[in-house]
Formats: sequence, C-alpha cells, structure tokens
Amino acid sequence: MTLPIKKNLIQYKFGNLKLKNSNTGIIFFVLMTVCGFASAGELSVLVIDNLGQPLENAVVYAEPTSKQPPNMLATLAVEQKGKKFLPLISVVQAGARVTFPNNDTVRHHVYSFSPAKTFELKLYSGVTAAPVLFDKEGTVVLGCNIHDKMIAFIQVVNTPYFGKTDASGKFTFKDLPNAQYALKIWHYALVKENVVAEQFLTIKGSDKQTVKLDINPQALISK
Ligand SMILES: [Cu+2]
Repeated sequence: MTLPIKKNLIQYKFGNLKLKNSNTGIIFFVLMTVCGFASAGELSVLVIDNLGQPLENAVVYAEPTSKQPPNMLATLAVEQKGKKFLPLISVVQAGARVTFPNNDTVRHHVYSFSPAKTFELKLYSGVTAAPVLFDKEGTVVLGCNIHDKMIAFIQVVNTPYFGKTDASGKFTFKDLPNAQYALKIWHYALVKENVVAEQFLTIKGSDKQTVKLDINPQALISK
C-alpha cells in the first residue's frame, strides 16, 4: 500500500501546506440514527470532499460541552515498518501514552516539533524504553531524522469519544451518552495543524437528525 503522502505534506510539517485547488473543501454530513438506549445515541458521520469523494482517515471526535468527559486512556502504538509509520493517523485522548516500536532492521530517529508535543527518540531499534506522554490537545506531526519521507500524525483530543473515517468516509459512534457536544473533524491533508471543523449538536437517545457543515479550508488556514 502506498501512503497518500506528497511533497507538500513534508512542507506541512512546518505549517506551510499549500492547497493545490482553492476550491477544495470538505463537507461533513452528520446522520444521527435511532438507538436502543435511552441514555445514549448512535451518531454516524460521513466526511466527503466537495467533489463528493469520501475522505478516509478523517479524525472525528465529540467533546461534551457541559461536563468533563470520562478518562478512558489507552496506550497506543505507532509502529515503524517498511520505513513507514503505521498507522498514518492516530487519535488519543489527552493524557494517553504512545509507544513507537521499530519493527524494521534499520534504526529510526523519531521526532516532532509540534507545539502539542515536542520530543525526539534518538536512533533506536526495537521498542523504546518508555512510552511518550501526550497530555496537550492538538496535532502532533511525526517525522524521522533518517528517512525524510516518513510522516505520521497523532491528533490529541480532550474526549474519549473519537474515531477515524473508513474508506467510505464513515465513522459511527456506537453509543454516545446523552449530552450536548462539539463535534469536531480534522483531516491531515486539508487543514492546518490544530485547526478543526466544528459543529454543535445534542444527543438524545431517540433523536433523529441530520446536519450538514460546509468547510472552507482557505478560511481555516488564514485563521
Ligand atoms: Cu527512519
């Protein structure tokens, strides 16, 4: 599998992503479906671009607006294999720890200059000694000092309710507790670091609603 990384994404590491097409946009369709639980709802999110193509690997997350979300921290791994990071996109709740196992025969030197987490793991093989703590919300762009083409992203979010869209541009929250949320969507290729699209919505167990959000990445980038 070839990762959808082009040269402009290397530039992106330094915050200089240039859009090829100023009309490029993302449209988010949010479809809330009936669910069996009274205290939770099922929320399906479809992310497509303005040409109607599904966007895979969009990070979708729902932050409760009126109460602190529960802490459901998990330790995650971002592997290096075949001189690539796997997965390309990860999402973790702030406070989570991430390991960076090197499953290549060559050594890697993983680093990030991102404000959300600046760190480096100097040349190593196998598993690094200690997992890295990601405690600040934002986008962390990963690189390797040895292999310039290696790139990956960790989106750090302040909620345990998150996921990534699949090849059909879809992600479904199976049972989202009843509350008001800021639904946020981030995609590595279209928006600048730390910038996300946002839509407020309320989850009630038996509700059914459809909302649509149009995003203009140009406006987001100039923010
Ligand atoms: Cu490397």
